[in-house]
Amino acid sequence: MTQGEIVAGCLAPHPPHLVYAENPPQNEPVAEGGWEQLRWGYERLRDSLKDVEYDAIVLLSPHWQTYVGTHFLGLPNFKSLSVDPVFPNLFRYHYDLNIDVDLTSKIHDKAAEAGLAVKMMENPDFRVDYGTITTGHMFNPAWDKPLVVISSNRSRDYYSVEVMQEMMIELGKVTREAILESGKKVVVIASNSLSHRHFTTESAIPEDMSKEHITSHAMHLWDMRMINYFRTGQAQRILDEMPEFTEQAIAESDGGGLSWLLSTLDTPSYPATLHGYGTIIGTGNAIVEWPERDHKEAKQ
Ligand code: 2X7
Ligand code: FE2
Repeated sequence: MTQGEIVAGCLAPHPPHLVYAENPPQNEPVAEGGWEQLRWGYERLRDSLKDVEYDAIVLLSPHWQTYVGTHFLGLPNFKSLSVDPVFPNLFRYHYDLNIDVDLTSKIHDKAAEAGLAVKMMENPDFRVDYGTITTGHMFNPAWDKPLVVISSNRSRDYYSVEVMQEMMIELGKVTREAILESGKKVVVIASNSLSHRHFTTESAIPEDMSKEHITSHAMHLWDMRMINYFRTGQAQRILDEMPEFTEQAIAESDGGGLSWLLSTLDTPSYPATLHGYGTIIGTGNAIVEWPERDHKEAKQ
């Protein structure tokens, strides 16, 4: 069997505002646009991958929160209505998504062998979280690729960023090994914002862009620092500074997605492409691609 491959790694955040502003038929609320900088960023990401062949998307969402280990969507299809608990006025999305159960099982089994606590989610009535749905939609609105969906083990809440990161680095390694052994071509995605301090009130028109800005200068500085590391191939520094970043920027990296992603990419030292950056209700969001397919030789 030919060796599998990670063709790209992406940071692809999931504020439901992005889907709201796009007005797809699956979402009930209707918007007058908004957050264009980020939506154009997603356009550039989709464009960058439009001629790249791949079989599946492997995604970790911080809004599927599990407290005993890491869980995986484990049935071939999930179909229901996903409602954002904080923004039900913006996101009521009718989803119908397919899972690559074979690849999911391979990652699950390898993680179990490595001693991580894992579980397949096989309840057909399980409601998929809005982080998975928003990133899934913005990355691939046609929903024509199967997904592997990984939960966010909240080890940061029970222990610390350091413990969370150690576990996510191990999960990233086994994810990579399982993908290479599977013979499949895959895109890996961490679905999270960077700085994550929200405004506490919403403007009368949510898509009124005259009200949108980062919550504080400190949050801006952290976001720019991380983006600089992305663009200059300094993944190891991101991992080294993860505890300070996660705590001081209240960053959504607390869910482990970013640490897991960098580990699946073997801690890349090549520059990533920044496709877009923008704020959503005060949080910082970057759309970033590591074009792993162009750096295969160096990895073998
Ligand atoms: O989940 C989110 C988020 N991460 C950032 C901003 C706004 C809403 O939802
Ligand atoms: Fe979020």
